[in-house]
Amino acid sequence: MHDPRYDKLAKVLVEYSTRLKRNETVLIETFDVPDEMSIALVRAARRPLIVAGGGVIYSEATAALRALVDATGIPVAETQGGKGAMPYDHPGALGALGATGTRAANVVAREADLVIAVGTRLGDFTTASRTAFQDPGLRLASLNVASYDAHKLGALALVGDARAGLEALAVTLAGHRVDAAHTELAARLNSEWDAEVARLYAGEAGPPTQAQVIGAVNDSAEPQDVVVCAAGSMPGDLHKLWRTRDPKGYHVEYGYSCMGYEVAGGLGVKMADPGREVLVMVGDGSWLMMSSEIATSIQEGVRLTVVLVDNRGFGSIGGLSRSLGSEGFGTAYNRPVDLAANARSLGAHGVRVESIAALRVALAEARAADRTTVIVVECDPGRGVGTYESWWDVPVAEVSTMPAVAAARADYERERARERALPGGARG
Ligand SMILES: Cc1ncc(C[n+]2csc(CCOP(=O)(O)OP(=O)(O)O)c2C)c(N)n1
Ligand SMILES: [Mg+2]
Repeated sequence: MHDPRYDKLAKVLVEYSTRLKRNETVLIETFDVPDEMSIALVRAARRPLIVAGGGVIYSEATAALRALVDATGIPVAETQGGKGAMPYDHPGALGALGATGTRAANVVAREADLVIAVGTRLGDFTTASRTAFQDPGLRLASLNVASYDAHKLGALALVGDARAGLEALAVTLAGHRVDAAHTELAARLNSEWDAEVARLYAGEAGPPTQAQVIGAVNDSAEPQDVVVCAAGSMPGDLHKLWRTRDPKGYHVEYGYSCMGYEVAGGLGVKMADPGREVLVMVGDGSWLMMSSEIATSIQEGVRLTVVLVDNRGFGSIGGLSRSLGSEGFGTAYNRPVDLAANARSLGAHGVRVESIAALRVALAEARAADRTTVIVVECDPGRGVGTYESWWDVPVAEVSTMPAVAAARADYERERARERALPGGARG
C-alpha cells in the first residue's frame, strides 16, 4: 500500500526546505529511510540528474539505465569510470561530469535539485571539488553496492547492485516523466556539446592539436573498438571529447591515473577481448616511464595500435603549474627523443606523422598490420582543450615571493568559497 504521506513529505522537502545562509548548518540524520521515500523524492524533483559511474558498466546496467532514461526523461552525466554508460548521441546524454566535464553536464549539475548517483564513489573530479552541485535545496541519492560509497557526502543511501536498483526504480517510477522543459534542455545541450566536439575535432590551421588527434582516432574507430588511456592531459580530453558508442568502448584508468598503465593496460584489454581493436593513447611522458610491454605484445602476438602524443614533456603538469603561478617548472623535455625509433627497437612498427591526414592513413595501416604499431604525432602543448564551467581544488602556496603565485592564491581563495557541504557532509 502506498503511503501518501511520503509524497507530502517529499514535496515539503523539495519545495519549502529552509534556505541556509553561509555558515549555518542543519544536520538531518536519517536511518533506515524506506525506499518509498526515495521514490517520492524522485517524483517531486523538477531538475533531476543521474550520475552514471563505473558501477553501471561493471554490473551491466546500461540497458536498464537507458530504459529508465527513455521512460522518465531524466538526463545522465558520466564519470570517467561510467563513460560509455550512454551512447554519446542519445538526447539525454550530457557526457562527462565535473572537473573534466562538458558544458552540458556541468550546467545541468549546477542547477540540479536531485542527483541520483549510480555506481560512483563521487570522487573529487566528479564533484569538481564539491562545486559541481550548487542548488541550495539539492537532494542526493546514491545507489552503490558498497555501503561506504552509498553513504558518502550525506547521500540518501541505496545500498545495492546498480542494475537491480535501476530496474526497481523503473518499476516504481512507472508513468512518471520529468518536466518536458528539463528533457528539452538536456537535448539542446547535448547537440550544442556535439557541435563543440565537432569544432575541436576539425581544429585550425597549424600543427595538430590533441583534440584533432582524438577526432582522427575516433573517426577511424568502429563502435566496439576500445580506447585505452590513463594519465596526462589525454584522459580529461577523452572524457570530454571521445564519442562513445559501446559501453565497453572506453577504458581510462583515472582512479589512480597511473602513468605507464597505457600500453600494459591495452595489452590486458586486448587479451580479455581479442575480437576488439584496441587503441592505446599515450603521452610522451607516460611512454618514457613505461612502454616495455610493447616487447610482450610482439612476443605474444597481441596486436595493438598505439597513438603516442609527443608534446615534449609533461604538458598537463606544466599547464597546471603555470595556472598556479609556478611557471611550469621542471615539466619540459629539452632534448628531442626519437620515439618512433624507440618503438621500432622493441619490435613494433614505429612511424612518425606530421599531419592529421597522415595520421588517418597510419591508423588504417595499423589496423591491417600483422603486429603492434606505434604512431608518434607531435602536438602543440599550448593549444589544449580547456575546461567548461568546472574547477579543481589544487592548493596554492600561501606565502611566495613570486607575484604570479600570490595572484593565483587570491583566485584560489575566491573559488574555494564555492565549495559546499553536500546534503549531510562537511566540507574538506
Ligand atoms: C606514476 C605516476 N607518476 C606521476 C604522475 C603525475 N603526473 C600526471 S600526468 C604527468 C605527466 C604526463 O606526461 P605525458 O604522458 O607526456 O602527458 P601530457 O601531460 O603531456 O599530456 C605526471 C607526471 C602520475 N599520474 N603517475
Ligand atoms: Mg607529454
